[in-house]
Amino acid sequence: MEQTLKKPFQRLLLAIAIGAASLAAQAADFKPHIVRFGYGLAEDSNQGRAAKFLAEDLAKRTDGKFRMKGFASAALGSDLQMQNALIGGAQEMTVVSTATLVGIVDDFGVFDLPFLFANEKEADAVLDGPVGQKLMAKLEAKGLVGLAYWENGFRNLTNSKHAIAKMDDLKGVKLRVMQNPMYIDMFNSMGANAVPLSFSELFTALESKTVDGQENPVNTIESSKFYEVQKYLSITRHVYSPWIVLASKKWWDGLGADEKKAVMASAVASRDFERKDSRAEGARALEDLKKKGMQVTVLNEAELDKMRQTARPATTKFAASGHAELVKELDAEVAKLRK
Ligand code: TK8
Repeated sequence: MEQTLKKPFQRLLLAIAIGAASLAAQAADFKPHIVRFGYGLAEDSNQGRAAKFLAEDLAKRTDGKFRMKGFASAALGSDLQMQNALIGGAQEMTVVSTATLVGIVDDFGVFDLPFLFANEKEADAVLDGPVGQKLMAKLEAKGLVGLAYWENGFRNLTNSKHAIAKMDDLKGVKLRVMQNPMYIDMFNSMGANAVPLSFSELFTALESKTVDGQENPVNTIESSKFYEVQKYLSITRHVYSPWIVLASKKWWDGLGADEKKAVMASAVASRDFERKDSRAEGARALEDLKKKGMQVTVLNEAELDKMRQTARPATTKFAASGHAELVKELDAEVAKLRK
């Protein structure tokens, strides 16, 4: 550098620039933290890739002070167990399906309304907009801090009994659903026998034929190897399922302002990464499921409409249980987006 910058004035400018840069770096105050980040899917999944991104991004933003360790495949527990661990302060962070949060903030059930969103764009706008943010804010009083919504995705049906091409084919099918009343009502109303179970127990339940089927986005069906124990896939897209990145409020409250800002910024960056990755991966996952031998049925509009009508009382019931305003607000937002 001495050689390339001959003139003293240029040297002075450079010195000032370097000084200012290192001052900015020093200004942010990061203490060493170990962050346990638990999640339910395999390491080799959209969830696992985003967890890795999050860990790397957070390390970059905090000069390596925040060391996030990912725990895949529910190694730290199911969605519900991890939520409780965060509330108790025994775990720092997690990502779970919003559907599994309804025991803590029942308003989250609004995202489980059948056939609510037509596409990912609508989901992003609502989740990142006032409704999504308002619901996140409600978590704080319960000991959780909502940071960002990731995409789980549009859910589809699989089972080991027979192809499901119409709603009536669901009759008598023992279908694992998330621990959430909307899902139980929805599938029971369609004739299935809904069995609530945590995701961490699902593969074994399918393998042992304790249940016949389940419903999840194609990415998850592939990364969880459900094709090994499920023959039939039906494309229904009955619910758009969000994931939510959560922090323990007990842990969060002990962070400094710069630290909170960095964690939040990394969560948002991971959201953008995860959505892009999940969407790119979806089409490939479907092709792979076919290659792995799954028989794929796409439900036609008439049958989807039948499902929509049949599931309607579940929506009415949710609205009637103290959520009428929220459902109205959400419907209005979606209507605005469709204009
Ligand atoms: C992973 C779950 C999963 C969800 C489910 O922990 O339970 O079916 O779709 O993504 O949250």
